[in-house]
Amino acid sequence: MSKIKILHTSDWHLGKKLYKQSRLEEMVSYLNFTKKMVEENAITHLLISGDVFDSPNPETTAYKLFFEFLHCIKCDVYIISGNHDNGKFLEAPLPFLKDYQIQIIGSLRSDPMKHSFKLRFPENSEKFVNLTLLPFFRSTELLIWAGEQGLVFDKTISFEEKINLSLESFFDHTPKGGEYSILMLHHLLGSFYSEGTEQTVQGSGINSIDVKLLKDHFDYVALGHIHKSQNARTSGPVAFYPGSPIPMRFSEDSKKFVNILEISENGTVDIQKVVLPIFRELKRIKVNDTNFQEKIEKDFEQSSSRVSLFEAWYEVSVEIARPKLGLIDQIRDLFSKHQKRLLNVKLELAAGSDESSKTRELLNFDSLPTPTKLFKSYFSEKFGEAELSEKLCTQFETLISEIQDGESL
Ligand SMILES: [Mn+2]
Repeated sequence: MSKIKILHTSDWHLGKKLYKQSRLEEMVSYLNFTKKMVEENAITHLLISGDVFDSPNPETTAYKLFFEFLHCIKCDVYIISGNHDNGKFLEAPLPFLKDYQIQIIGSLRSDPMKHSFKLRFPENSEKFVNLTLLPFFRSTELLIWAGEQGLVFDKTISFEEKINLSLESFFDHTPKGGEYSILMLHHLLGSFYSEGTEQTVQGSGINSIDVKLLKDHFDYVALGHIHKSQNARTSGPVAFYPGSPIPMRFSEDSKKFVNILEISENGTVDIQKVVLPIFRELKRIKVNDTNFQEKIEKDFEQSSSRVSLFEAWYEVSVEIARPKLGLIDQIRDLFSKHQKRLLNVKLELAAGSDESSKTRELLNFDSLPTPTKLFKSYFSEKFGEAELSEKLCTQFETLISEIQDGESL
């Protein structure tokens, strides 16, 4: 019985820098590792769930690295765009790439059937895995797509309902069948755990896709978007964020994963979470202005035995009671004495210190009015009796959602 073996990865962010330092060296190592992994595990298909590049105009070295990888990878490749990618730019070379069994969907197609592909089993071409590629989309793009499909919404329904009805229509019109069904997606799905500055503001709910829209259509959702590797769902359907293959920020855990799915002709699947090597550790050391030397040197001692390909990069977070002259220089000197690489020093005022005890009220985000509510009260203050039309309100919500889409991860 033949098998389809899928490697699922995402969020490469090629071209991303950390405090002006290039990460391409680490990404070259990761891509070489991936090539090896594909060959050693007889992977048949590679899925890349968006944010291939860190910016819509990637630097040429990042772009070159991407094509060198695609040229020598020994399996079929399926890619969707993420919110960091320029989708149209990403899929522009498609006429050439198709010949190499590489498919890229960077924008919504007017024919929903064109989002899906049949991955045939090597020894039984009657049987297949159904793969649907849904690239990152902004809410307005989805509504325009829905309009092209002839979808007409009742005036009374909410913005969120319009989004859900559009997605429902999309999933209803994608091909069915196959022994197993996979959706690639670069959005938030249901609940998730995010780290550091990855958190997004949840507004009108369109940042996150409702799981109930997917559950009758798919067995596995190949997610991208969140950098921390995690199972978003363990059943109905299974959904996984592999996360970025290298930590993009000091707030991210250095331990990274990818998923391998081994699918049999009878539709049974074995999903294996594979831990990636740490190519370079990003370390954050928390100290205060009295113990910093001892703590930093202790970390150097402990980490000297650990092996990773490239030397660790550090961020030191110092808690201080009051501003102290020359402290940052002392920390920098300590790092250069030990030939270690310090990228950033963060100073934080200790709680109860002179500066921080000046009472600052904490904001309770839950009690803040929604943007729509604020807009309505602004409108009535400015125009008094005049009534805010439904159309203007919808336009405002569209605008807000576009801004939120752009802000996420
Ligand atoms: Mn993203």
